Amino acid sequence: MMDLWFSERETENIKVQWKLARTLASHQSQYQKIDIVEFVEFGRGLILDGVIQTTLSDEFIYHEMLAHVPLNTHPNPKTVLVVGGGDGGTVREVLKHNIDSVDLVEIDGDVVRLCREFLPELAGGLDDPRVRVHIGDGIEYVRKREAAYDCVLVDSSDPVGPAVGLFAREFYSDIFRALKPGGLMAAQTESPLFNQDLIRQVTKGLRQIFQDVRFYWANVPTYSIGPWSFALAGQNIKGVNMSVTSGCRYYNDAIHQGAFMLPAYFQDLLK
Ligand code: SPM
Repeated sequence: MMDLWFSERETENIKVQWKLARTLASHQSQYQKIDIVEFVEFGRGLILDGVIQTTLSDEFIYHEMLAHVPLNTHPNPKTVLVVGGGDGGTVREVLKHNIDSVDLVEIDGDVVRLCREFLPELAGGLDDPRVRVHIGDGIEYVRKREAAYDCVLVDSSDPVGPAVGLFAREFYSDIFRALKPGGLMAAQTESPLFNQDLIRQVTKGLRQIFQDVRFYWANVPTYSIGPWSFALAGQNIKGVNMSVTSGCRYYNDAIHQGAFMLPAYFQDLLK
């Protein structure tokens, strides 16, 4: 029998080949092609328009860092919004905190439906009574909210197509309005090696809105091309306020501190 390979384009000049065990679902939604596959080395994974979003082997690194860094920095997060993240991995991590509610706004209902069916390790938390799932445009959703959230987490795909607006200054301004006083936002901000223009743009946009903007990073091997970055923004960011680490496989207090130690080339990007 022939081996099955999935080829992912990392940059114009790099492709990475992943050996597939099988394809579990393949569906063209109103917005994108959704594939859920099982990789031989990385386990099940979600692919959107040919780009791997997450795999069971290391999704915990990405989702723990996107959720616990802001939620453990905020003194008492009770209301949380996740924009994107229809696979449910970020919501699962948010639920480890003593929160009252978490809203998830995901543009593509088919992503949520297929992840519920094939990736329950991520999507299982979406049935928690504290979770409200909204299918719709995250940008419009945030525009209509005012002083509603302690933390807003942007769990986007790469900045192409509809996700471009999730890296824009206007969106950050709307998030600022949607946050309660003392609120914090965090967002995935791509590779500091291969998306440097984007990180410069994000830095400029965030600094026009928030007093305190910091970046942190982790290695997420699924993203293939090195370190992965996140932004944390607020008005007066403290260090770790709380310490919810129970059930975490990557995040702990030392990782929280260390993740903000940036290599020189990354610091230079932020000047
Ligand atoms: N909840 C998971 C959402 C993932 N968001 C980030 C996806 C980034 C995918 N692009 C990686 C590019 C390098 N292969």
